[in-house]
Amino acid sequence: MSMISRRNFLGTATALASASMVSGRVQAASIPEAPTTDKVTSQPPLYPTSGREYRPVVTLNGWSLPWRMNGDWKEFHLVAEPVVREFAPGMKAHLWGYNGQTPGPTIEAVEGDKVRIFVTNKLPEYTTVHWHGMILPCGMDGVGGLTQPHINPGKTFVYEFELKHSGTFMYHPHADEMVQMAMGMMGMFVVHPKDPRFRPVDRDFVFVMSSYDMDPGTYVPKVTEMTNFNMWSWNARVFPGIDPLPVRLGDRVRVRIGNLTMTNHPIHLHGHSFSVSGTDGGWVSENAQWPETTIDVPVGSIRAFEVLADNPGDWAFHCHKSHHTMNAMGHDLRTLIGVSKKDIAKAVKRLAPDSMAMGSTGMAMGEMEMPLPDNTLPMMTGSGQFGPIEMGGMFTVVKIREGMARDDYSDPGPYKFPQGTVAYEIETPATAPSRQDGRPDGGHRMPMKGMKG
Ligand SMILES: [Cu+2]
Repeated sequence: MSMISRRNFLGTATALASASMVSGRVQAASIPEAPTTDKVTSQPPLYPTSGREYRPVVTLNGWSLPWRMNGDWKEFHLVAEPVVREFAPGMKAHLWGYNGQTPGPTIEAVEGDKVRIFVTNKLPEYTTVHWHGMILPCGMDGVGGLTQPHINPGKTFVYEFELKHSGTFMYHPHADEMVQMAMGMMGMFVVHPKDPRFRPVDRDFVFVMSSYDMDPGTYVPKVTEMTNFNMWSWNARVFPGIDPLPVRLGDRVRVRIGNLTMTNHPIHLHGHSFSVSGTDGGWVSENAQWPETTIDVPVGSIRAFEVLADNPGDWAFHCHKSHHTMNAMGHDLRTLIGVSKKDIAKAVKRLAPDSMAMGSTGMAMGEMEMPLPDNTLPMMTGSGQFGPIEMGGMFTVVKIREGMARDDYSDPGPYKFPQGTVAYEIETPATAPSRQDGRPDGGHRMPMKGMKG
């Protein structure tokens, strides 16, 4: 991964010299480098070059954290720090994250690994890291004040534990949580099974959901917001900034989804039935898995599903709460369907020439988008090969294609629909369709008492 720049590099020679020291107490001189990246697109999977074999995940619009072996410890270095994240072209947010990004890089390791994770705090306030879902010694659980002293600005702490079970987990602070999570402090932690024959998949995607409340034209989220968020993100990206999930036809695909927003998200995949195969509590045994097309991911939880990608096409993949597939907007608009605003619109136009009366016939805006202040996104946007998609927030596309290479994650472009397979328009018949009793209102009358038939 050449895009990762190096810093805090202290030399592998020093690191290797201390390799025999596995007592659990490390010296400052042996802190591993902390790779960083500012790329906002999904980075290629990070194949292991040392330690146990596994098939790596692909982090949606993110990356995995490189590590080094030190004796039989796998060493990682997280740096908590302010970052700038682009939600989608046209909108950037000043957030907090790890190693140059929010969410922080995905940490990948293998069941049975001993991990040593260095955490350096470059935030203006103290922090900790909690390893959500992990079975570990209490003193490594990262709850500031309860299980450890806080990591003050400028300080580095070390977490050491053995990975007792495989699955999907998260990391986030347990210190000034409301602020730090609202600012984007989070990441995913994937523990691969020791036995590579356990539920192998061809493609394994992972992301965490986060939400922000940012007024148009501002750069910092309102951290005290409890419910009224307006940016609903997957890995701190919103449609049309979320990468597609490219999949080869016939691949077995796993998607792991964490939720660190303040509400639940029913995540829906079109064109397939999938099996719910895991949570942050572990794997769902095969005979207990159930079929779904929508999986609700509760707050502070993870859901993983597996699907056989046997249906080629461009399949919408999104949160089913329709307000979560929109970007920054006012939610306090009245419903105006059926209300004529002709006169009022004329009056308002004299005062505000850029204004647009909306809602009388629904709110589809098609190609027409209103002028926006700096640093915000249209409420509904994006376009496909047939026209406007009118989405935002938690929406992307699973692109299933025949003939893709096994590990090709490049965007295959829009789906080429076989001729005659797309819904089509016909000339409407000249006469009105016949109704049940021939009446134009469809015959919906209240039956009169005492009358027959
Ligand atoms: Cu949602």
